[in-house]
Amino acid sequence: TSSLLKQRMRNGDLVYGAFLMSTSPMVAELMAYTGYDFVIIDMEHGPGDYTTTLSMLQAVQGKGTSAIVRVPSNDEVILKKVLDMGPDGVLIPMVNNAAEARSAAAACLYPPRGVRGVAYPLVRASKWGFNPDYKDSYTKDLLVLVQVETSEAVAEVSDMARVEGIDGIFIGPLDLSASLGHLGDIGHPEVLRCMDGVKNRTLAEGKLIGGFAPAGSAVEAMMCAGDYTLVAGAVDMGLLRDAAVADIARFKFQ
Ligand code: 3PY
Repeated sequence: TSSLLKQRMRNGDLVYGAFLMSTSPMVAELMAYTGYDFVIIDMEHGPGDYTTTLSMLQAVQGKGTSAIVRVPSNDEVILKKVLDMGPDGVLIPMVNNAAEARSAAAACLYPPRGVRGVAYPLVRASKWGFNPDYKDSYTKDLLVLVQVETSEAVAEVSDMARVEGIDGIFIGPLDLSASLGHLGDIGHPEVLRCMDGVKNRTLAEGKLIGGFAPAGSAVEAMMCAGDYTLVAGAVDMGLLRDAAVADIARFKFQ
């Protein structure tokens, strides 16, 4: 459950999960059964929309697995709609400085701390009003992560991590490699050096650090070496692609 994921991270446990880009509630349900600690339902890349995201949340959380939604952009209207659907956390891409981090945090908080629109008596997040504690306890249960994936954000990460309401920083190595002029080369020494700096400066502010670690990469080795508390290492479509390629290879020899 949500508080469990945030609590486990706060205790320093490494939690491991996968991105879901398929937009399929059935795939989401299958992935929840496999034993991932969490999934990230992706609305940034791929065709996922509010309706597919809602169905996937129901499928995943119905199995007791935590579900984070990656919104398509740092936008208070999008965050309001997604938060009302009751994810265990939100992942906000392309946040580049403290002002943008403050805006992300404010979008996740009701007044007076923030600007989130109020409909909690009648949304999924409060169990349709059957969770009377929702308005007092929603921040305890909700994980708010912002992505550092540009050179600007690398330079600003201490100020971003310090923002109240931001629980942690999530490194996007693919976009970071592009921003540093090494498109797609996530093992480039400059990318790894920047990632290490982001990790250290985030931890120095007492915040959580996570990121995307494709299997077998130098990024994966770095994230498994310690300090990271949240790693997403797989993508549903990638797992299917790789399994299909391996399957075909069994019978095609020429
Ligand atoms: C990146 O690597 O840029 C990501 O955002 C992870 O999906």
